[in-house]
Amino acid sequence: MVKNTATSVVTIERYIIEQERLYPEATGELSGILYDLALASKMIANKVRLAGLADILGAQGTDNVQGEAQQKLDVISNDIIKKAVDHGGRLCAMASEEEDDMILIPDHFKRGKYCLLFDPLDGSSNIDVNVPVGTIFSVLKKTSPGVEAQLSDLLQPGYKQVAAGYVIYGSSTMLVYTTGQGVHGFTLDPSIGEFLLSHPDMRIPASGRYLSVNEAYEQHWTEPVRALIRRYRGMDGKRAAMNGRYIGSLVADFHRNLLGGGLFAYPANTKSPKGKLRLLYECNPLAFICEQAGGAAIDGTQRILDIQPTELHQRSPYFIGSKNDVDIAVEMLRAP
Ligand code: AHM
Ligand code: MG
Repeated sequence: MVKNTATSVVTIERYIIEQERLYPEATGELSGILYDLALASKMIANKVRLAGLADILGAQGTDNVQGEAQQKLDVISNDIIKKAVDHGGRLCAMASEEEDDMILIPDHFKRGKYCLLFDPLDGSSNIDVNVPVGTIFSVLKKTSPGVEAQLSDLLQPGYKQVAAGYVIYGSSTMLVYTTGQGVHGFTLDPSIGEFLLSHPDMRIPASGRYLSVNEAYEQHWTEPVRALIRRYRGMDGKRAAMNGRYIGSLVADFHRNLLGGGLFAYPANTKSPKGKLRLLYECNPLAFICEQAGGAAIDGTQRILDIQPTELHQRSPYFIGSKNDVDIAVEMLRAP
């Protein structure tokens, strides 16, 4: 008898449908948003892969070989995502790192009950040096009455997220998402153009190996933050030293630490008292994923997902990663 050695191939579409069946009340709208984002990320992956050829095919700010003006990749990615999701009747509003104001769904499309917040291409300054970049997204449910979205629909604390995810455009393209039932990772098979389940039920180790922080800002940190980083580096003898790993591309740094364990920090400093990272479309979605994987995320004094946002592009200090390592930050950054 021939032994069947074929492993089952699970596409992201099949996985999302199977997850949706667990909820008899589900309408399929959230699944639709996730499919659309998977499609958008395949299109962005395609653009990112050709980025190194910009000088040959036409540099940014110049005309390409067809005589069309070239756009920056983060602007292109922003447009790709908006066009992939605006017509499905599932969203009522969006917000993007690339746009100052709330983005409303055009009048000629049906409005839905969800809001999408995203950073279309985080770390895009790294593209010129061939470092991984990423897309980050967060989905919230509209809470205001009526069809028109209000700013308050977007300014909800992170614990209200119904889905969140990121895409890393690295040596392979991966999409990782959660809808609050664990964290699922898919790798793009470019030969068939499908995301395939490669990392089911992702869990972050309880304590980590990697410390990711931009140490060039040390002179601008507060003393408690300096002491905390010294602790992670094993300098006060109270903890084994972690290995320093900082790419400077949030999705790539987070993804490595999710798999290998560790802590990513972007503390407040005297030059940027709120840190750099944006709460709604950088910190919240990764915090939701991290908690779902067994990790934690704080701003230094409180859980990221509990922060009530007041502005679309609000920044927050950020400490995210393995639970035991974040607990050290909770203890050492606690107000005296
Ligand atoms: P961006 O949204 O303008 O791309 O900036 C966000 C990026 C993150 O990917 C990364 O974690 C951080 O900036 C790095 O900042 P720094 O160079 O200050 O360490
Ligand atoms: Mg960003």
